Amino acid sequence: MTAMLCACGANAQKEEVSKGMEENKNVASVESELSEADKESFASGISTEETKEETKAADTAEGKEEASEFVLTNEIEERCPVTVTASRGDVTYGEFSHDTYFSKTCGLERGYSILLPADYSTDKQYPVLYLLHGIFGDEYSFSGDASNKIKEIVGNMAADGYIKETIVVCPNMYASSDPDQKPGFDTEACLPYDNFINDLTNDLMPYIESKYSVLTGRENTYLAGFSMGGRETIFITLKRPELFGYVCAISAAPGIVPTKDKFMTHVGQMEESEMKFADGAQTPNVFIICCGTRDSVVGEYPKSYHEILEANGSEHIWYEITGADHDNNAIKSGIYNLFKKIALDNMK
Ligand code: FER
Repeated sequence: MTAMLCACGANAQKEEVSKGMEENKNVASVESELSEADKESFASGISTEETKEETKAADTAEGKEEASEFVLTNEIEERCPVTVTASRGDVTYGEFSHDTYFSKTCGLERGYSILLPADYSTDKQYPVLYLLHGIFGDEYSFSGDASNKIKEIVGNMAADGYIKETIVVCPNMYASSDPDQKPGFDTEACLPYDNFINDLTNDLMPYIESKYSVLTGRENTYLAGFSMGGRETIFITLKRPELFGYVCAISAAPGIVPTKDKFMTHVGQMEESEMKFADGAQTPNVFIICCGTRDSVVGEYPKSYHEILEANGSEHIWYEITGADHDNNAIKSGIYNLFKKIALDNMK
């Protein structure tokens, strides 16, 4: 941990920030200490470049070397195989582009990034993954970070025929009607994230389905998110389980149920007793919740979501990624396992 934090200025600053929080500094002062680099690491994960050495050491010590080969089984794998994230000469990958849509929810034109398959054609129809960023992020958080390997994972698995060519939509999850409102660690500043369910289901999804050549319906509509995006992924899935057949919440942030962590007091989106699928609801075919064992930002919160859902009888898959922090190792793992489950179901 220390090695990683010292390896880069932004992360060293983060160490200071968390020290400050342990000393019970007030939240406003913590937030003002967050640099733009810190905010970026919340949005799309702590850079794994700095963590490589340390993670490798942890992996080796705990016998968790990355598998090099992809084998289609029903097993969850903690690490995405290196062959699945590799940039291959025989595969042409899609590229992210950016566009806007009008959100009735926010009364604003809002941006999104979209990864279309390289040979996207209106002669074909594609499933869609909606992929939600972390706090302080925006629609560029995933598209601007090549080390999450989204393009490669989707491109390689499709090129090898395991999954259909898939469109990935990365929205801006901060659904505020005030263009000047900014996210932060307080209730008011987090409300636009909780409002994203309305923007997604009433504005963005209908827009994507009308503008692009997509396969609709829950079997072809996937939802995944990291951290704050993981929290909203769980929230949206519980509220609208009929819309998404395949779901993965990676390193989900606190605040679905009331709690207090080192960043803020969360009033909660629901009570623990309400954190479940409605009786008789059509639930996702696959609902994964996962987190790194060394997550320095959300800690044990994802595990607590698993425990609450389990106690409330709501079906899901829970697993941990040994040695991963709040980082792209967790993101790659979650996305990979989601597509692996989709690949298996495709064969049925
Ligand atoms: C919190 C802890 C973590 C929180 C949000 C996060 C809103 C999100 C982190 C991320 O998105 O990376 O208490 O409160």
